[in-house]
Amino acid sequence: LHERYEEWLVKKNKFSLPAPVVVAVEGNIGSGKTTLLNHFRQHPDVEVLEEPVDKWKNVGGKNLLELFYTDCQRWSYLFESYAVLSLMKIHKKPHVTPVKMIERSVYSGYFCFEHNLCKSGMMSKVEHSVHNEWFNWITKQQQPHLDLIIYLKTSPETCMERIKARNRSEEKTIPMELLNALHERHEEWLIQGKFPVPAPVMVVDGNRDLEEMITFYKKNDQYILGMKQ
Ligand code: TTP
Ligand code: MG
Repeated sequence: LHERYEEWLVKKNKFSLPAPVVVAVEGNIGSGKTTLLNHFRQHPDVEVLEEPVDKWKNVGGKNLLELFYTDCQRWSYLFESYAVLSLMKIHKKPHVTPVKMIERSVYSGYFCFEHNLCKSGMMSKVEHSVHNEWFNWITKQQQPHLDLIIYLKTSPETCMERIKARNRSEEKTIPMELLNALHERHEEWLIQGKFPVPAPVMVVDGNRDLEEMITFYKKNDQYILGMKQ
């Protein structure tokens, strides 16, 4: 274990400090999750675990992300099932610091992406039924715990600009409709309470430019790390 973490555990027991914290960063594709995580990566009490996009690009030598965007109907079930597996591994990774920050969670994979694929007819009813059983079972068995959700609420137009600027080759075909739809799914889940929300939600305006976002993160780091309410 990380030395600081051990030190912190001793202090925690002595002064009954709160248990280690897991913070998930949620928001649309291109909403700024990685930028937020990169900022907190330097914090000594934080371990940042990014979404396994690189793993999705190389599954036994195949680029599953590319397959998914090339023929969504054919590959969406496999992609979502692999997303559950790789995100669950991140949830279950033992703490090495007082705060573990993760990009997305198994919940947004399901309540936002999976539901959107069903709604748009990209996943069949029977695929959804199997995925639903799989998701319910694994979340009940493994209890992927979150203490706080940071919701980066960014307009779909801004997300599109950022996706274009970063130029991930697999994402070249992402249409505005997909970003609008995923924005709706995040709002339904995190604001309107259409699906279970596993932790308190802090909504952060993600539309500001990089410098302003960093200033905001510096000013509010104790809240974002779940150390203050
Ligand atoms: P995001 O999880 O939105 O990550 P990002 O790095 O694009 O976001 P940010 O710019 O805010 O850091 O999506 C990564 C890619 O994976 C994206 O192309 C969408 C896709 N994806 C799915 O198709 N289904 C899923 O269930 C998940 C979790 C991602
Ligand atoms: Mg990212």
